[in-house]
Amino acid sequence: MVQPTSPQDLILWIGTLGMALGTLAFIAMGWGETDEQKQEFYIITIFITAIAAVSYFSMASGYGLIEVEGLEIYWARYADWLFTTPLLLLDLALLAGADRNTIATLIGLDVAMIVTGLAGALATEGAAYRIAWWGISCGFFIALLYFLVSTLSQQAAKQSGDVAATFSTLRNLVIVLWTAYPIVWIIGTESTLEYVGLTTETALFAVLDLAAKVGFGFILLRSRNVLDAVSGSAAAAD
Ligand code: RET
Repeated sequence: MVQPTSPQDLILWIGTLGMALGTLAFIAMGWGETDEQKQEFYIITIFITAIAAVSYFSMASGYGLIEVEGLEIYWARYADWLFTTPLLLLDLALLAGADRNTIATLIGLDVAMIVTGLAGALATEGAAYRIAWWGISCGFFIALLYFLVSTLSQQAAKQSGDVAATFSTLRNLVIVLWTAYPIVWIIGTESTLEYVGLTTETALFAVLDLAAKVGFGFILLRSRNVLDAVSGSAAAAD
């Protein structure tokens, strides 16, 4: 059992606070918004950080942690990512004005990536199988990246200049930050390779999670012009 004062618990409490503050900030930013299309971005983004705050709370308090084959596994990460990564992609897809098939493909690949990653974290058949699951999950991730840079980017290019520019910034942020997750996983404790210990791994995931959720949310929601332009083009298409 992890002691309540362990360094990773402190990091997880900071993560909880960061996600909670991000949630409050996004609620404040969206307060009084009456345009339904714009409300959609606020609702999605508020849920992303709210879910993460709960997940971090569960990990910090020890509930989100189990022992698998002598390894300490934070299962709550995967519960968080299972819901929040599709929501992040939905934000990006709405910004791009993506069609339903593209959205479904992105979310399908994403869910497959997280579920197979979870299988790797829980596998008890030995390190080779854990790493094999990681490889399968990476396969889904590479397909996801392909759709982000091809189909979704082509659809975003049809949007107005401001929207297309914010889309590019967020898409690049996603590509860079999300790519770090499988790297942290494989060099960390889940793979059993353990080039970095649990405390370092917890800190790396916390920084990535805060940037990928709170940082992403601020970039998306800070520009009223961009949200105006998206809701304007959606209204024109109706
Ligand atoms: C795992 C391990 C198996 C291989 C791959 C992974 C990818 C995870 C990703 C997670 C993204 C999380 C985000 C959270 C938001 O805060 C499951 C680590 C490919 C890409 C963006």
